[in-house]
Amino acid sequence: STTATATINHVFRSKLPDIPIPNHLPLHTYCFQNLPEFSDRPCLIVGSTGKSYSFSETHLISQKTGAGLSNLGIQKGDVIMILLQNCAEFVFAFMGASLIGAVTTTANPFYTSAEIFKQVKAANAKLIITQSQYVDKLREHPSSADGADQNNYPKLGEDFKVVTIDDPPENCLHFSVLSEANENELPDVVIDAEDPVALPFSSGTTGLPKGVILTHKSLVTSVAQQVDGENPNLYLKEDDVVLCVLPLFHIFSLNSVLLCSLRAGAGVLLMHKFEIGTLLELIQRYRVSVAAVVPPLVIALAKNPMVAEFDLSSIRVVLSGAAPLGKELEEALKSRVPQALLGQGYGMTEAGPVLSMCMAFAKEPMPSKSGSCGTVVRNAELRVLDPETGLSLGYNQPGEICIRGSQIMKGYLNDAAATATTIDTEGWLHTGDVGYVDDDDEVFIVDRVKELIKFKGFQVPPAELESLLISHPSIADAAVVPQKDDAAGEVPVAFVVRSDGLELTEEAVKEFIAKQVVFYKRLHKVHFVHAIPKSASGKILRKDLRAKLATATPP
Ligand code: 4UV
Repeated sequence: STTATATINHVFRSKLPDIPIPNHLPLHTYCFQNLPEFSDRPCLIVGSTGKSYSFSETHLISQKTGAGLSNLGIQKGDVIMILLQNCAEFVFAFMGASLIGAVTTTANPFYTSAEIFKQVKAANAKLIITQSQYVDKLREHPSSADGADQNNYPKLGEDFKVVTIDDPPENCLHFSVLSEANENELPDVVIDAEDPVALPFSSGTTGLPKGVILTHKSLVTSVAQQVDGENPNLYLKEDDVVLCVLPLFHIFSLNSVLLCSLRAGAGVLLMHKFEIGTLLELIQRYRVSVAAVVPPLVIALAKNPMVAEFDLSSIRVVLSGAAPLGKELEEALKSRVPQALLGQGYGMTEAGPVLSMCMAFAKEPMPSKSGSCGTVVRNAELRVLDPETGLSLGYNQPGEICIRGSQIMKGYLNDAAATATTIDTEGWLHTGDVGYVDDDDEVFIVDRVKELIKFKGFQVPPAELESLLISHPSIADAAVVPQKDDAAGEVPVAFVVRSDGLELTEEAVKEFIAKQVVFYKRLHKVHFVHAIPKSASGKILRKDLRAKLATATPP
């Protein structure tokens, strides 16, 4: 075995050979390419109703939805927003949009009106697909403390159309307008591999959420890196049932659950929300064989006493990602599902998203260690950069993880500066994650140098909370940093400088934020301070604040 020598300019590769990847194809063509082999097998199973759609039905309804979108005026290059929990319509809309060369931006239906409108505006979404219960948020324009011009907001009916999957409220259309359109009216569009298909939002290494341009080529490459080849890294079979409880609006579920399953012919069990009893019941009933999870779900599976009452023997793979999974937790889950392979994938929206995947999930499995995030995917290059010198490091030396390959994003939407700081001139995407590669080529993540906070795998961008805090008339300055938390992994806490006296209370600050953001961005603690530590260039010294939290026991 190798020792910790500084191998200058070392590039880490997969242990699997590169394969030909048909990334000249549009995403839908690629995903449905093998459909004739399994056209009558179940593709989508809706957990709440038991309704299932075969692969050929899924393909047909996606085509109809594409035609329906086109009938509503959506053209190649236009953006639609999917604001839905997991459901079959999510899939039809995403694939339908792809079929006509349109782009899907996905958002959390629990977002506040303000959060939704920021994304609708930034993405210039022309149509929103949602549920009737969320439509009110699309009508009320977010009230802004700074008196921003209400006329600046896009308006329902004028600037964007709304389609609901249930009874449509006033001025909205029902999803059947899309799903029951004539597939023969699907427009003939020429799609280039470099055209965008998905536009998830991510704050990346710094700043506010930004649109991440994922092209047909990016996603085809990423899916192929996982499930294609003689010896696929993530082996999915036609008789697999893949659990889809993680939200499809996040790239992990969209890519590694939905798109990978479509390509490989595995069935997808859709759950619109996480509830442990229902989850266990559905795993047992549908004999779920592959479960994509995040660490908080691992906690539930490892610790909830209800687990013992259900038959989970069908599970052969548990893939955890989106946040660090502790060794102890991994061991605890192993005792609950001893027959299953347990491992991690490491992804980042901007990276297309998968950087590394557990090698024990391969068709011809290779051993993997507890705590590892897997090995870099095939057809890609990974480097570990020394943060001081910028040189790439060899085995066992921690530094910033960088990735290069056809799967990474094209760039951020309308933000050349942020793109340039994330993807360097040689095409390397800088993750802001600190990690190392061990002697067996396994990736271990040890820290994060970027601002991002992850609450149960959800992104909490500190810059977003800081800008809200600073908009408060009694706040002079603010900084938001992560604090370790057993249940959520990390929670956001704020350091706040009051501008006038001592009137402003912690509760008032928490409340001020809570009403403007989705639940997982809420502040868990507010520390009042006299000044925010900053570098000479004015950057918040987040490390100092994090250290302060780690040492001082907060009151
Ligand atoms: O941009 P994002 O929200 O993206 C993700 C995507 C995760 C995955 C994981 C497995 C897959 O198969 C897949 O398709 C997608 O989370 O957040 C990116 C940041 O989350 C942290 C890390 O800081 C990333 O830069 N993160 C993601 N996966 C892991 C992780 C992991 N396994 N261990 C530790 N941190």
